[in-house]
Amino acid sequence: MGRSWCAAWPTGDPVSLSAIERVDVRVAQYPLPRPLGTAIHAMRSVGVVVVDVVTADGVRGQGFLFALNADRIRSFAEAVDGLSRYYVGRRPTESSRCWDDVWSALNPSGHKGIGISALSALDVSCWDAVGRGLGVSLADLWGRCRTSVPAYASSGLWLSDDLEAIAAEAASFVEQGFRAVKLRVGSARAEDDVARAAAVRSAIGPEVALHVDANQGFTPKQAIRLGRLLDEFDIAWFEEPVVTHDLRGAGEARSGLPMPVATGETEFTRFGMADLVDAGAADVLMPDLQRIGGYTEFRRADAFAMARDIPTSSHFFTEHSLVLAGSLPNCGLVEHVDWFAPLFVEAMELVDGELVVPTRPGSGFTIDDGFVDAHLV
Ligand code: SMN
Ligand code: MG
Repeated sequence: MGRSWCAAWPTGDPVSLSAIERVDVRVAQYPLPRPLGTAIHAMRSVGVVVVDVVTADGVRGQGFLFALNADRIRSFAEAVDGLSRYYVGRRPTESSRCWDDVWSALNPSGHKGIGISALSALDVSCWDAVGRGLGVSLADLWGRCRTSVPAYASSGLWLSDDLEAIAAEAASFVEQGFRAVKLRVGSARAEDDVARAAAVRSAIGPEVALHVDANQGFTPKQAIRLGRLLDEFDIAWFEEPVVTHDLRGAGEARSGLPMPVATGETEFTRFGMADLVDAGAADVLMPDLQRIGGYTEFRRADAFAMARDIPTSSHFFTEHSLVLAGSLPNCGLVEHVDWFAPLFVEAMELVDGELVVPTRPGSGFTIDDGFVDAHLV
């Protein structure tokens, strides 16, 4: 960035939203229904930092950050608290200016990691306040392109579950109406992942899309070998084949895999997306709202992806990503994760495998204060 064009603009704001008076930060934790595993995660609980920006007129905009098992949750909370001063005193409609100021402030500590996650939550809260203050859904404010968006079922088919369990769970996803599901792979023996894919494909039938996610568990050669074995199951995408820092390996994996490769959930900002694309590592980019840099940066990353003819699909943060998918033609598939449902007053609505893009103001989802306050850390 370096230069801030916005900073040179006059401060008068034609939209009469009052300035942000304070930013409230709450830390909560709640257990998952049971322990779960991927190739690299052992998951027991959901930790969240809930961020509320509150304007002088009492408009509340909300966002949150997530950390598995509440690891890192304190450092997230501290970072949000420290950076909140770039939002206090500004109107929510000045979100780009706040974003630029935080970006500059983060320069010495780096433009990845906890700082960018803190910026993400502040940015989402700020935009939510804009929508709520104006009484308009962010999907409508940004220019709605759809009323509902296809979603793939992703709260399940864990690597920690056996064949019988994943077959039953896959069938239940189809019964709920999902037209796409995601299976975790990364078993020590490729044959076991093949058996898992076979079990899920036979449970969902030939019409439902089957995605696989390796959670960075392979070397490029291992990923390519498995991908070739899985090709007979008509795999919609092979996700995160290799460790996130190995851009060269990611490109190598993609060029050897017979199916599309999706990646990007562990990368930060549009620059991280550009690095993946330049490395030839992505057929689909999957920005994660808390790592990409909030709504502001997700929209920029999507514009960049569009310029390269690469579709995007949101990672996690299903509730808060719906207004993005509702206004970004290039973001036509979202990951459905139900872990955050208890945090919200409103429930997501699944109709024929598609999630309804809310028309309620802001993000369309309101944090359930009673739930959060009952689970404060
Ligand atoms: C994932 C990431 C973190 C925890 C569980 C699952 C996975 C996904 O990479 O894409 O859902
Ligand atoms: Mg993933």
